[in-house]
Amino acid sequence: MSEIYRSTTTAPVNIAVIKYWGKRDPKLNLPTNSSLSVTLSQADLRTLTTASCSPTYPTGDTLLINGQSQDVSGARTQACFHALRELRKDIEYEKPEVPRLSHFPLHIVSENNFPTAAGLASSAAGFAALVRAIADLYELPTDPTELSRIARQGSGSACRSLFGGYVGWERGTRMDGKDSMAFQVAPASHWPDMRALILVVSAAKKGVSSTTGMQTTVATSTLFPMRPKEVVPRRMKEMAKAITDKDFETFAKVTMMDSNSFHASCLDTYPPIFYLNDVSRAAIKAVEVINAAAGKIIAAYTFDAGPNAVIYYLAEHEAAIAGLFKAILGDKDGWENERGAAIQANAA
Ligand code: 2P0
Repeated sequence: MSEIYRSTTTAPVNIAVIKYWGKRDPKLNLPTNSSLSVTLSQADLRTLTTASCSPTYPTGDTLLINGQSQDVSGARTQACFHALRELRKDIEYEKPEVPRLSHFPLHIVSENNFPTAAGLASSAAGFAALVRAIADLYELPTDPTELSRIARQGSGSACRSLFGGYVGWERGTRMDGKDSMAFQVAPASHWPDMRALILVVSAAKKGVSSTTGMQTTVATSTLFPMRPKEVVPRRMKEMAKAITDKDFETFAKVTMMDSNSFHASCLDTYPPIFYLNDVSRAAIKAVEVINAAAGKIIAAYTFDAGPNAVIYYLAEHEAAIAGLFKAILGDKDGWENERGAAIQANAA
C-alpha cells in the first residue's frame, strides 16, 4: 500500500541587531562577519510549513509559498534537500526496515503570516521551517545546531531562526562551513520583557535582493571592510554582554549603530543601494525624540534590507513607545500616503 508521509512545523522570524551583510563563500553561504538577532514570537510572525513525500507523487520535488509555485532547481533549495536526503539515507542504510523516504518526491507547502520579501526576513523563517519540516518528516535528530548548518545554505539568516531568544551566528573560519552555525546567546526567558514593534512601511518586494546587494557591497564599498575587520567583532562582544547583563541602553545603542553602519555600507556601494525611505527616516527621528524626552535610551530602531522599521523596547515602556507609533501610523497626514501597519511581537 502506498502512503503519504507528512510533517508540519513552524519557524519564527528573527530580526538582527548585529547585521549579516557579505559572504566569504556565496556557494556555501558563509558570511564575512558574525551576526546576532532576536527571535520573535510565532504568534505574530512565522512561516508554517508542511513537508510530505510519497511514492505516488509525480517525479520531481515541488515547493508552494503562499499558494505560488516556486522553482526548486536553485542551488540553495537543492543544497538543503540534498543535505537532508543524505542524512535520511544514513538512517535507511542503518535500518533497512524503514521506508525509503529519501527516494520519494518531496512536496513542500509553506505560508507566511506576514508580507514576503518586504525586508522582514521571510527567507529566514521560510528556510528554517522548510529544513525543520523535512528533518521531522525524515525523523532526523533535530539538533538545532546541525539543522542551522543546513538552513544556512538556504538563506544565511535562516540559521538563526532555528533557535529562540537571543541568537548568534558564528562566522566560522573553515572553508567547508562546518563551524559556521547558529548558537543561543540567551533564551527568551532570560529577558522576557523585550518587545519589538514592526512598522510595515511597505509590503512591496524589495528593489535589490540581499544576495545581490551584499555582494555588490563587498566588491565596491570602501567603508565595508571595517565591519568584518573591527566593527562587528567588537560589537558582537558588547551585544552579548548587554544581553547577559540585561543592559537595555547598551543593547539599544549598539543596535542602532549597527543598523546605521549597515545602511551606510549600502549607500557606499556602487551603484548605491537605498533601503530606507522618508518614512524610515521619520521613524528614526521619532525614536530620537522618544529617547530625548525620556532622558535615556528606551527605544532602538533597526532596519534590514527594506524600509520597514523594527523598534525594540522593554515592556515597561509599552505605553510611551507603541502608543506613539500607533498614533503616528493612525494619522494619515503624518505619514502622508505611505501609512503602514504596526505589528507587535515579543521576544520568543
Ligand atoms: C540580517 N539581512 O542579519 C541581515 C541584515 C538583511 C540585512 O540576513 O543571501 O536573506 O539568503 O544569505 O539571509 C538578509 O539576507 O541573505 C539578511 P542570503 P539573507 O538579518
